[in-house]
Amino acid sequence: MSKHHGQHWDIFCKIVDNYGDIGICWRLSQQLVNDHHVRVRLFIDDFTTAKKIIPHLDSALAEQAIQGVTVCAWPTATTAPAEVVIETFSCALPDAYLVQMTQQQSIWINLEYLSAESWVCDFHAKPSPHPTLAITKHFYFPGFKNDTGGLIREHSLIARRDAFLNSKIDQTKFWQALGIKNDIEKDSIKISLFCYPQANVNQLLLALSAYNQTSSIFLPFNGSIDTLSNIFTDFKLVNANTLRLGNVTVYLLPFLSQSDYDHLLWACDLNFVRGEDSWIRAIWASKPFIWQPYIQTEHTHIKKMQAFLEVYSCEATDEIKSALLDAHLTWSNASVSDTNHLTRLVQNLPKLSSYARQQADILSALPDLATKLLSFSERLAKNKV
Ligand code: TRH
Repeated sequence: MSKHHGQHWDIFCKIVDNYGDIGICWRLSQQLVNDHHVRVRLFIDDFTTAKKIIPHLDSALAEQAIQGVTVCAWPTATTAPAEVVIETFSCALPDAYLVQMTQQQSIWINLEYLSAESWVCDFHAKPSPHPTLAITKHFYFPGFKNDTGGLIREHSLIARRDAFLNSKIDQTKFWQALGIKNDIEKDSIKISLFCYPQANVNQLLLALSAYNQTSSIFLPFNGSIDTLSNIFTDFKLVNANTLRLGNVTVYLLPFLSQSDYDHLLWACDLNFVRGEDSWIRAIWASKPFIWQPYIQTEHTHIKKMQAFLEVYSCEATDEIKSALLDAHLTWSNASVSDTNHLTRLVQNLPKLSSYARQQADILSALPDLATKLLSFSERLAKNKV
């Protein structure tokens, strides 16, 4: 039995934009419950967006149990703090709650965004005393190196992925459940697409349409089909959810559950992902992927992307290294009009595929974020007495 069995943790999530904040908080909450038997309360400030990731959420209830996690609305009245409190992405804890945490001497950890930049190792686990209260917050940085906080990975994930990849039956069932029966051509390149509006979709479509193999693009999407007409100009509707132009077919999918989104990443030959959580899931999928970082000012996101590729490609041949870098730079910059880079990406898929598998194996041999977070909280608790 885990030594954290029954320990109380509170996780605070403010939804700033999109689904990454809640996506990560929900994943972490569930893993703490399932893999470590911690009792988790998850406080969320925006139930409407959260419902996308937690479909069972009932907006009328201020507190509810969902899959072992107690999900609560952002506290307005006083509530007794847990032994360990995770503030995510510097979301600012409620003042009254913080005062109670101080009285009770709760452990206070701020979970930061993921970055592969080298400064992360220097800031990880550093304390930051509160300016007026007698309590200290500790920064916790996820990362790719041993001296960071690690990457979120449920204990059963890799075995579940491999079972799916080894089972034609499971894969067929997955496609059928999405309403895509047997119409994906056998040797078609399967591509999942989750990106920000600035992505260079045009260059991808040009590269694919000139390629000597058919391709199927899967787009988890929840808007009206009309909004896609700018992107998929000239594509013809085959049916309500399918568009086609030449050898490229686009399948419009609903927004999937987190678990089915994993299945999609596993089932595809190439994944386009974004932000933070889908990026990590693409790594674990062990398939080639292109990551579009969340757009920031002063090209900070491009620096983050380059830092990641330096780490991720460190064992790649020069050919793979440059194929990955050029494709990433083209994808994140819609003003690049050179089809070559994305064509090279597609041509290199077999080599990229073995490299992606190798990197997934190396990274999944490192301890995962939740396990490291628990050891960290334990060290902080020992130092307190
Ligand atoms: O939605 P995002 O763009 O979130 C972003 C990033 O986290 C970014 O770093 C942060 O600053 C910003 O939010 C506030 O991308 P991300 O991180 O990949 O989160 C998407 C979540 O949605 C992830 O948990 C996967 C999930 N998902 C599904 O469950 N079903 C789907 O069909 C798809 C496409 C995604």
